Amino acid sequence: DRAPIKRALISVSDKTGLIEAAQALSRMGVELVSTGGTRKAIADAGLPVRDISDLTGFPEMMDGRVKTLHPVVHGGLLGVRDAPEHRRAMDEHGIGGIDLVYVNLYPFESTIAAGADYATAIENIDIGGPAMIRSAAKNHGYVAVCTELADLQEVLAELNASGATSLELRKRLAARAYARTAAYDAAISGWFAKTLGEDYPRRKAFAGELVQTMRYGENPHQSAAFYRFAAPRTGVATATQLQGKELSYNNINDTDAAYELVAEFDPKAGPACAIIKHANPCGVATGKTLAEAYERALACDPTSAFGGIIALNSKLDAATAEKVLEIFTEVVIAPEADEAAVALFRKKKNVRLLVTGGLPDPLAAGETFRSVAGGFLVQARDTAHLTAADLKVVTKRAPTETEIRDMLFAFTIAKHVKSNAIVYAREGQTLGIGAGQMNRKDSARIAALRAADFGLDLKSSACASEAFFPFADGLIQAADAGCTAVIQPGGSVRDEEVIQAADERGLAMVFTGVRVFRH
Ligand code: 93A
Repeated sequence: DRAPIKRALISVSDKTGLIEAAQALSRMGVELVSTGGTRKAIADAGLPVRDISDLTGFPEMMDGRVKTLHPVVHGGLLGVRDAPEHRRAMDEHGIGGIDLVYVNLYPFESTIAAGADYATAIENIDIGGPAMIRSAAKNHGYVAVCTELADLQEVLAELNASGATSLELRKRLAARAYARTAAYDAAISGWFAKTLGEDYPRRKAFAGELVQTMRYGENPHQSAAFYRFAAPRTGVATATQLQGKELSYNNINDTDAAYELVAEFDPKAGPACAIIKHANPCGVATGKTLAEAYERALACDPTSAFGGIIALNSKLDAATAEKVLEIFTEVVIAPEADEAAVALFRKKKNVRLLVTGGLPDPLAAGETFRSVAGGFLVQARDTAHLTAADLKVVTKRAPTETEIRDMLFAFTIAKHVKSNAIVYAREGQTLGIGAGQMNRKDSARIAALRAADFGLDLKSSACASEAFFPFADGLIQAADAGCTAVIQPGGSVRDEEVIQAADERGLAMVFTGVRVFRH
């Protein structure tokens, strides 16, 4: 099961650590064969290396599109060394075995992430590299395949110890190799879908680049990792962490929820802040200043905000930083942070501070995922975004301008609250949020209870429900709590009953025609 290495084929775009690795192989008497740029780099370091063209008898051609796609290369990788017929073919055609492959691919992922044009992206699709990786991985019975420097270092360690590689290592390398080519192809397929404007994920492969492996997942007995797509949308996956401990699984999940929510509020319309606890908002507000937006968000539920996640839609300043640091917070995320704010945060080293350079685009196409036993569900992300023109008044009384603004604000937040969601709001501030109940009436009741707990008056507030009221009871609950305007999708068989209950209480109610479940 142990395979010695006589000849290695090295063809790498990322040449980091290449020379040291080539030196180590050379010292062990391994013959090195390489493609143009790689060969030059190795030769320039004074090491013996053969050009792949020596083996194939062909020059690299067509802008390098064809350099290793040749039977001498693939026969050398795929030939089963102890199969007589394979041996005979190798001898007859002068095909020498290749025992080690070290290939990293044209940087397609980073090329598209940098916003390259169409032609550049296409030219960065590696064909020969994945072909060699796949050939070598299939023939792992004899060949060791490395797609990262760390893989090669493992091979070198075994060679140093025993002069050969173990089958066990070669199998592990093969598994990694196919993961790499699968991720590469998924990145290409995803890029194509994006350029075609196909936001609905039918027949699409998904793969991400590993960002971080975590000590644990949602609970300490679960393992976990964080992956990022090849051309990621702005958000938690693209954030730079300025300080604080490593992000945990729950931190990332909650930070995402917080940032996606606050990004619904265009900073051009003014500062906004969302505080999230366990993926649900416990306070959201706008303000004349960012500090005021934070204070108003906090006022909604200061108890739950403890140990929460804070997302801001504009540059974190010192005044806001000072307020935020008064209570314990896990994560703060913002597009930017000014120097004075960063300096204040330095005094509370454990608080994680993230910046992203820009806000997530709430209207951007993309997918959301959820696991089910044995598989996963994919759907287009919820880009529903309503304006006053989308609202249909269904009650005798029409809402006032102020009520319309409050209703739209409340409904935008309801979209980010786990169903069943009820949100009371007034003047750009949430007053009570009822989340994740199994019936709507309970959500309405809990939202009102919270408001009462924190001394917030629901008089003249707007109430948003992310899905229709199936019965009048939830609406009556909300009216009794003091709200005067209700926004909901409509569409229940009992709509008439619900409208009548609203009319009897002098409420203004609008239908959105759009449901924003979040389960
Ligand atoms: O254009 S390719 O798809 N055609 C090939 O035959 C081929 N062989 C190796 N790209 C090919 N490669 C890639 O070239 C490797 O995967 C590697 O990323 C790169 C190394 O080129 P150089 O040695 O010239 O820097």
